[in-house]
Amino acid sequence: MSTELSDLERIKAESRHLRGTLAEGLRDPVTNAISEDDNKLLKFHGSYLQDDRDLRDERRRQKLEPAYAFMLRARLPSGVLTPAQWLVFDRLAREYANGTLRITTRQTFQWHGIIKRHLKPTIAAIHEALATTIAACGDVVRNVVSTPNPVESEAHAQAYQWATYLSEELSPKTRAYHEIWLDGEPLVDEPKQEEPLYGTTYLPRKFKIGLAIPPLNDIDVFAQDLGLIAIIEAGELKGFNVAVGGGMGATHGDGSTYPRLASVMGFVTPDRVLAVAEAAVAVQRDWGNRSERKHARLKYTIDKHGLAAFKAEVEKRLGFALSPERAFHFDHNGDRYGWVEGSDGRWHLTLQIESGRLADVGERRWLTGLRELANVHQGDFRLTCNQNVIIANVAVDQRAHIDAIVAAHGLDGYRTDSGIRRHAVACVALPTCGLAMAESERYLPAILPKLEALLESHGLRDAPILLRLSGCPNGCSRPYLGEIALVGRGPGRYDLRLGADFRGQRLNRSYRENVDEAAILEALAPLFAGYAAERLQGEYFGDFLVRSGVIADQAKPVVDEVAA
Ligand code: SRM
Ligand code: SF4
Repeated sequence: MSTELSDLERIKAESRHLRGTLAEGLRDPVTNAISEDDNKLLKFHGSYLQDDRDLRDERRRQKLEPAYAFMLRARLPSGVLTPAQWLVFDRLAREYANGTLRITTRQTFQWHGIIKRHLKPTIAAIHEALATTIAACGDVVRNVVSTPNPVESEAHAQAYQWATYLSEELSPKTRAYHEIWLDGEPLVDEPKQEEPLYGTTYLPRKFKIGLAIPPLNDIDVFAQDLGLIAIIEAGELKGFNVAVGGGMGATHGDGSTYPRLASVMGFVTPDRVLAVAEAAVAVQRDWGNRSERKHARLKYTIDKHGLAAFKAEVEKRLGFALSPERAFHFDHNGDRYGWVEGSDGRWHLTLQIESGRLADVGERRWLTGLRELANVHQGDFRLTCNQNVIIANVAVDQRAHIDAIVAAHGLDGYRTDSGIRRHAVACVALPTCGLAMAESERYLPAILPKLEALLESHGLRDAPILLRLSGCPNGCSRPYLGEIALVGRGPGRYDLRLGADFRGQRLNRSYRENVDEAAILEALAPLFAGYAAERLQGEYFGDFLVRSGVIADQAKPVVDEVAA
């Protein structure tokens, strides 16, 4: 195995804390692209250079440069934003991007199709709206996600504040972002302490943190590098169970890469949670694989050294031991649609958005509808890790007005949509994602009606079934946690995976490899028939598949209920 450092390590080390030649490259009028090295650094600033893959062949034939444009991702801790921010983001989508806003599976926004000269004004406008894009991508701690309806109780609000605090504390401290995007003055003295946590080479790979508040696992806490499970007793936030080493990404045909659920390694009180997160990040910084990026995530570090050794190292650096994990229980990892009342009498409306894509298409005018809502809404918005939106903190006398706007723009599908549609998540894939092997977001509207028809024929229209589509095995829709998942292999071909649970605590397994739509439907038909005829009261589809032996349950168990 090579121990030579990957090229990205050189790029980071030479970048002077993420500056590289980005400023110059952005000014270069000869090309719509930037250099390879700068593109790698750009990720740390929240953006990727992409090209429109629908146009790739045609442009090659015409001997033209690919249709380059940038994807930009905001860093929105816990997915919370104000109506004023919404209006800015919406304007940027129409003025500088492709006229759509995309809610991601990590509860933030992406803009696609921004041309080079518009990147800087877009980032500057996001900054003016008091948001940022720093560290939305790159080898750093990403946007910290958390259960997005944290105003249900005082303890929920506190948990949300911890998530936001972690996100801020763990974000990079380099001034490069200000210098490049906001015309901040370069620091005269090249800083020695610009990145106290990250140093000059940052982390070996991305690092994701998420905080879940049981019984909702709506962020998929076991898919995080560092998952925090809030322990609330008698309405009081006692602390967090700490789970490490979750991750989804894999490579077809390479058994040394795999999805893994995070392992719970202890409990920590809130006042120590930042220290624990910093220590876990620091151990991964020092122990993670910097030669082979495929093996650089924390999950591989932990599997290489063992959970006990990793935990011991974290505790050594902390100078104290973690307490034993506390009991917890998750009900499900989906969203709760419709209106929910918070403990303070404010109301929250969750709308279901297909693939999180806010666009005006036919009768469903998501972009316009949400803009209208942002114009009148006095609370805030919360994006969810299932790519949905919550109109949060609504006074009771505002509900009817909000409902009217929702209905007028055709956004009330959540009331009548089938169970599988309400629980479907699809990653972006084509045409913007450079790694996509098959369609995902654009395939969902085609496959859903066929699955619905099949389910309906067995009286299962309302059965809540988690469907996850990804255009490749990187797993951006967290497909390995889908009761049914399609993972792209090639144009029109997918691996069909089955049997995850409804709580994000059991991975699914491969059922058919490299199959087309006809084979997918053919494989599912008898399983739906069996489920309709033989399921137990309240039994979910994935659990049924495991109980009936269709899928062997070899997934690593995740500690669920520990004796209190
Ligand atoms: Fe992802 C890379 C989109 C959540 C695992 N992901 C990409 C890129 C940037 C492609 C690239 O590297 O060139 C995709 C951009 C597509 C586009 O055109 O917009 C992309 N990932 C997304 C989003 C937008 C999917 C979505 O439909 O919502 C999600 C953005 C989240 C955010 O706001 O930060 C997104 N990606 C995820 C998740 C889910 C999660 O974190 O909960 C995962 C699985 C969890 C994990 O990280 O293990 C995920 N994305 C990956 C990987 C595989 C990483 C690995 O360890 O192997 C890649 C590829 C890579 O990093 O090399 C990737
Ligand atoms: Fe792209 Fe693959 Fe992620 Fe889908 S899963 S967005 S195809 S990298």
